[in-house]
Amino acid sequence: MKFYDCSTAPSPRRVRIFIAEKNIDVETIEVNLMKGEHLTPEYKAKNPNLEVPLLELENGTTIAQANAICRYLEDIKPENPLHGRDSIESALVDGANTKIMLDGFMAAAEAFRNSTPGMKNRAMPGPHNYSQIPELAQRGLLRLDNFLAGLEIHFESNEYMVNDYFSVADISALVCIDFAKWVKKTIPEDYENLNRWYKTVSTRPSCKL
Ligand SMILES: N[C@@H](CCC(=O)N[C@@H](CS)C(=O)NCC(=O)O)C(=O)O
Repeated sequence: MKFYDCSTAPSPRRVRIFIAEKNIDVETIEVNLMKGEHLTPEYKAKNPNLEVPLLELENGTTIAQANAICRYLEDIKPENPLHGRDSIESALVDGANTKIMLDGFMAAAEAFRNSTPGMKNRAMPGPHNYSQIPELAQRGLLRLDNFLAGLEIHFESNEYMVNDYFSVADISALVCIDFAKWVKKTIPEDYENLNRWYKTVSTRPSCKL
């Protein structure tokens, strides 16, 4: 298997941490987004969405989308489950993960991509060019404030995103919080519960990747 990664980008980091947690052997290929290596005809043939992460299997199948890649990896290596230990937990993890992506990750992406000068015509990833909408950047920042406030409330009475164990939802939340720093949004100091969780998960060896 080949994992198309970009060491500086948040979406492939979710997969990188997942791979490390599961201790799966994959060949990693670095795709330098800054140099536009994802826009080449060779990469487009593998992923018409022009995004990382991407997983290429031995039989040539290519799997795009971080969530789909993590699901596949969980299926081929179920030990140390990260998508839930039973059906109910699996549904709870899926729900939490989706919410993080919609409320946190998309908000950070909105804020970053609509305000960064180098992304003037690249306000969305993918094959189409979209111009920036400054109001979306402002709304993204506001949504991030609410996202962090919601997590602080969640961790008042929860050890992890779901139940008492580290799941793929914790990976997504951690990566999202680190992504938010790109637009200068950090966890407020007085958010004791969120800071406690963040410290716990970010000291895992996988999360240092
Ligand atoms: N929904 C996709 C999002 C992937 C994505 O946004 N990747 C970014 C890097 S974090 C990318 O490839 N950007 C290329 C670009 O900006 O042109 C996933 O979860 O895999």
